[in-house]
Amino acid sequence: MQPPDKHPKIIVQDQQPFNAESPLEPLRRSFVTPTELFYVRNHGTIPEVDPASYRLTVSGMVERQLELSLEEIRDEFPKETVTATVQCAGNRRQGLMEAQQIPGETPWGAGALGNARWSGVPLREVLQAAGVGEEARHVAFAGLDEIEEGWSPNYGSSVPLHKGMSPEVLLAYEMNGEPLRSEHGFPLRAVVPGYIGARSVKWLSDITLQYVPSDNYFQAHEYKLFPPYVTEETVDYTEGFALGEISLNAVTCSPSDGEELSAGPVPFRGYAIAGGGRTIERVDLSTDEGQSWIGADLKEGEGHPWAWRFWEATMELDRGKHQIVVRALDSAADTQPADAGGIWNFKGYANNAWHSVEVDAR
Ligand SMILES: Nc1nc2c(c(=O)[nH]1)N[C@H]1C(S)=C(S)[C@@H](COP(=O)(O)O)O[C@H]1N2
Ligand SMILES: [Mo]
Repeated sequence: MQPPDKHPKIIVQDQQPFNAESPLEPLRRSFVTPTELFYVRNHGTIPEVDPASYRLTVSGMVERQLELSLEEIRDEFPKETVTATVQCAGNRRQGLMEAQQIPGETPWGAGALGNARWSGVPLREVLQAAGVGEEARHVAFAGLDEIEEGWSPNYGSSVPLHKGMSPEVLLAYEMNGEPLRSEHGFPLRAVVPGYIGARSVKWLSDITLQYVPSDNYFQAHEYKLFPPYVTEETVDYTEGFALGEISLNAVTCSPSDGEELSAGPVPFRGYAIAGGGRTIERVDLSTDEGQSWIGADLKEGEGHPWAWRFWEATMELDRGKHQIVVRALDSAADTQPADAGGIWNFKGYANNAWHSVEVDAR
């Protein structure tokens, strides 16, 4: 059963823990994703938190430990709003699974992301109120959900202190102008724009300043990237690197893969996203597997450094089947790998190979 306030067309991947992704065509209709369409990624329970007794603690390498009620967080700190896209590191895992099997992981399509208007207090305001210790290098977050997988009783992660002190990182209590809904972390969550969704801890209860990254299972074990020659059998979890900034990506949302349509001019629409605050500079499409390319028009998203960019291109299609691939280029002149085989990794993260749809023009 999906939470009652989700869209009837949301694609449920698992019931318990509840995991669901957005259907692509509705997702592409609105630059700010309606909350009912916004994907949900949970590793454990959805806790019911009583806002009256809720407290956020800030401890570790700080000058003074804080224990803040929701009221204090709302009333005693500035409120900022950031339009930011949150994307799961497992977005497009399905494409990696087609290259080589990945047992036991959720087969996400390309809808495990969404763009929302997040409001709350900048994390750095709270860290400054606590006084950042000289030795501190990482900001660790812990949530209130109960986890069965791994060694940690609850979900947690961390970000480097320099990211935690950046103005776009929020402790958010609102999403799209209303209080966070329970599945999105009510009453308070971290929002770390430009980083994989796993770092945006929901139902946030503890912030710890420390010298080392979090030793929570979801920082130290999960969400690490390993090379294609490492497998479940050979992995040493002390190696690999903990994912931070998301990778450059572009996806066609409509037409959808396998769609039948009329020959002639066909509008293609999709999203593109760059990590770490870099911008999308170009989106290209190809009907001949990358031999030649056509430029798409960049649409909504200009001036929003932490959000995805929408794009659109009209392709002239003759009768018959066509495979259309898309790729983006960012402000670092980085672009995407052609195929998923070379970036396959046994956990199935960060698939940013050229996205393709096949259409049948009649
Ligand atoms: N406490 C907690 N925070 C969490 C998670 C979780 O399972 N528990 N999942 C993380 C992951 S992997 C992602 S991708 C995002 C998803 O955010 P959403 O469900 O609001 O879309 O939340 C992150 N924060
Ligand atoms: Mo995720």
